[in-house]
Amino acid sequence: MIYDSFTTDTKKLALLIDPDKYSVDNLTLISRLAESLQVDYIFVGGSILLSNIEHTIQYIQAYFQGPVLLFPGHANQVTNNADGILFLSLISGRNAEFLIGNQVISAPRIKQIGLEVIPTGYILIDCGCTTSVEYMSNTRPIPATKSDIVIATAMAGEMLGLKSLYLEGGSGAQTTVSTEIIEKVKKTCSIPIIVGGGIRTPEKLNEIYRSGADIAVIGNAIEDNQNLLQELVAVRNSFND
Ligand code: 1GP
Repeated sequence: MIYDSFTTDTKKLALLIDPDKYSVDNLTLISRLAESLQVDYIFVGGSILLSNIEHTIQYIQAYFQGPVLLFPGHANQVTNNADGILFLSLISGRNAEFLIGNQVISAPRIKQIGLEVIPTGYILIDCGCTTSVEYMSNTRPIPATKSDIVIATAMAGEMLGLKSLYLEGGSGAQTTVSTEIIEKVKKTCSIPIIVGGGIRTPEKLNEIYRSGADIAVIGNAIEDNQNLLQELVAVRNSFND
């Protein structure tokens, strides 16, 4: 089970691939690199998705042997060649379509395919700009200063039986989720914590891990500069030595 690796006492690094942002050549390069550096997971998903997600996963799997997990922006992003799915409920929002609607639409297909499901409470926190997820989901992020609301949301997610929490600043966020918020969620909840959005430097990644994130997700920064991946992996490794 992929989920078992979520619960280990080590820090994990996930690379987020938005199929629309990578050419086939770039996919090959990044998948090879991710394999050679032993990136823990590749998450695949996006807000719009013009590209064929199944083909994207095929290209990744030609070189990357680790788990490829769907990180769907919508119910139509479920494919049968992934290794599992982050089954997200946008619990910071109050839009029923993203709390339960898309899940109802996609559940029968996920069951039919037999994908491993990782039920994940997706918590969007304001990080300085209007992000695609905020706009596309038509939900408001929790203000960064309202850590008590973030904690209560995380607690509710855990009490509902969700198996991980994704603290999300949004792709391309100007600032990351604060260390204060990550620390407080870590103290309050015992399920694995994924943190993503706006992580662009080794120093920031180090801070995110130190605050208690189990899995850090990097998207934009690697789209812009694949060479950064090696430095980010080195930070992860420094926690696991
Ligand atoms: C977005 O958390 C991910 O859902 C990654 O964000 O693209 O800003 O790294 P970035």
